[in-house]
Amino acid sequence: KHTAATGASLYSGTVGFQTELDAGSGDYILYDVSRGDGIITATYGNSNDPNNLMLPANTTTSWTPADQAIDAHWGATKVFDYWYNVQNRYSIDGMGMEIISGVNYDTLYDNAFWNGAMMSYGDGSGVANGGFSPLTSMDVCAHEMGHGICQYTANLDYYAESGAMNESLSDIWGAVIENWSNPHENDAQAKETWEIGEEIGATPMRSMANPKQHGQPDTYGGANWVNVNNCGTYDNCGVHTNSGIGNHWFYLISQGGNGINDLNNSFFVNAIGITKAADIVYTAESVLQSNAQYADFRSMTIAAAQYLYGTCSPEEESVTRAWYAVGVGS
Ligand code: ASN
Ligand code: ZN
Repeated sequence: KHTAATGASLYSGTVGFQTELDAGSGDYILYDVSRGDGIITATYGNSNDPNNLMLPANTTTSWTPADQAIDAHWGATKVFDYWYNVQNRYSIDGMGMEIISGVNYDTLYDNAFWNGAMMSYGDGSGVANGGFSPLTSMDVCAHEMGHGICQYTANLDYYAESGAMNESLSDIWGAVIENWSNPHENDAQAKETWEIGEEIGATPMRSMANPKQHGQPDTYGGANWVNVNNCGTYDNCGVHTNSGIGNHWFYLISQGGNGINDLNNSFFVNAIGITKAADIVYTAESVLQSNAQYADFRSMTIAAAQYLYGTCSPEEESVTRAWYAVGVGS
């Protein structure tokens, strides 16, 4: 039986979600049958084998103490709702596919990932040990599900420049959905939107506002850029580094900015806001090819801005100026 519940999360306080009363055990499980083909959240019990996934159970509809399974379950709900209510997309594949999350992946595991079919989240090795706390913050959940969205849309090859764009799209959806689930675009917490993983580590993993702060480039071919013509296999040829270009472009169209980039070009970009920026990105992501490069991302987002807001619209101008700011196109 389908029942509303509340639970203590690690990062978002007490949250509401849907559970199912398991007739066999008489316990509630983290299974929401009200969205698409369902949202289900399981635990690996610190194994790394999907065959060991078990369903956490609770005797009441009030889940305590705080647990990462609640973050992952609620996070999947919010991500589903964003795509369905805002972008009119029915789950990750667009056809309502079940969303499966597994927490407590392996031991001391400082990462989370989409494996092509489901999400897995590590517990982290602990902030005190220089690692992370459990990797179930809202932006990480939306990032990992963003890889699922990409798989069913542009399906960008996870290597070199197309891979960096794949990573950037995941960070963009992480920021957009974190902001949508708890809007603070224009208040004192605004910087949190533009930091990735600020809840789980001593320092964020990446900053979309200032990519260089965490070793990423903010200019194509500039400082920190990984040369995609001579880069080998480490991090699939810099996918988590060169994503800084797309990330900073998205930050600039959303929030605006001006300065001088690493190519010594001065730029000025007017803000269009995160909502319009997200619509432009999803329109472009829906039509990009698997082997696309940043130059293609540029043309497709300009075309998307023209389609959504008109030729020579302020939105198109900001998109073009922001690509110039990050060193892509003129
Ligand atoms: N957390 C990483 C990511 O989603 C794991 C990976 O797939 N490389 O980018
Ligand atoms: Zn990623």
